[in-house]
Amino acid sequence: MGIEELAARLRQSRRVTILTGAGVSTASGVPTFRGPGGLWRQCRPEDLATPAAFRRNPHLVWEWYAWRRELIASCRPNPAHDVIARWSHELDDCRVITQNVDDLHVRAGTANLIRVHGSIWAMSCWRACGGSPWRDESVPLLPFPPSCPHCGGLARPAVVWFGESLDQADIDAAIHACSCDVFLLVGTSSVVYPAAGLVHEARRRGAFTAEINVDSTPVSSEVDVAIHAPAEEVLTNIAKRHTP
Ligand code: BJW
Ligand code: ZN
Repeated sequence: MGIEELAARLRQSRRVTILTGAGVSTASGVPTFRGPGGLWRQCRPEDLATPAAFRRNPHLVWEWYAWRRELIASCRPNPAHDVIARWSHELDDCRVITQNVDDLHVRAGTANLIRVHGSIWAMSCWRACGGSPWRDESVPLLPFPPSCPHCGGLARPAVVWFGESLDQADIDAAIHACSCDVFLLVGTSSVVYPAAGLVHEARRRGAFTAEINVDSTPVSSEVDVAIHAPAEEVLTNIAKRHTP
């Protein structure tokens, strides 16, 4: 029932914005942060993805990122990434905002992509020496932990940790994308702000809002349609009915 309604809405809409989270990459084999399998060595993401955790134990935090880089390197985009990439090219005005750092949307060829939490394949200087961030796709990481090519100090993953500000240009682009006809949440627990606030902004601006998630989330009761099933199945199903 929800799928029919969402498919019909998408057919009628010109401006579509899709916000994705870790669940869009589950079928690729990338673990989510929360829920089953979301823990790494008994650590919660809130204990590892912070500047304080890195200051306390950079080795431990880098080990977590090295493990994830190795895992993600062997993963490929799944049908959910593929459908989203196709829509990003075929729909009149389609924006994709992702909280994921795995770059699987990039590898699927997504257009108009806004990566609000950075990329696991980029690094920056922990000391902020002034050198630009750089891309590093090496697996395994050698030397370990990696160092800054500009000053020789400790490098850090160029991702956004708790308590850190998102890039202002990304926030502006994401807020701009809230002016749309359909705002679709895919595979996000909708608990991490400011990304979790975007659906409310889209709703305020008159968008039809929908969620695709295997579980219910804090916004399930607030969106117009909540579909509780795997994103890769739902999106493939909608794509079959949807000819832009
Ligand atoms: C499937 C599926 C399938 C599975 N199909 N579905 C307002 C209110 C309260 C708190 C705050 C607030 N504003 C700011 C805060 C503080 C904080 C915050 O939000 N805290 C909350 C946890 C309470 N936010 C921040 O600190 C942010 N910065 C900020 O606001 O700056 C301004 C500021 C500065 C200083 C002080 C105050 C304000 C930064 C947030 C950065 C988050 N970073 C991380 C790590 C990125 C790097 C890395 O990857 O290592 O981003 S944390 C982690 O959570 C990661 C994710 O992008 C993010 C969201 O997680 P996501 O994607 O939703 O994944 P899961 O695992 O939670 O959910 C997966 C979902 O998929 C589940 O629901 C499953 O059911 C589903 N699923 N398989 C469909 N096949
Ligand atoms: Zn440096």
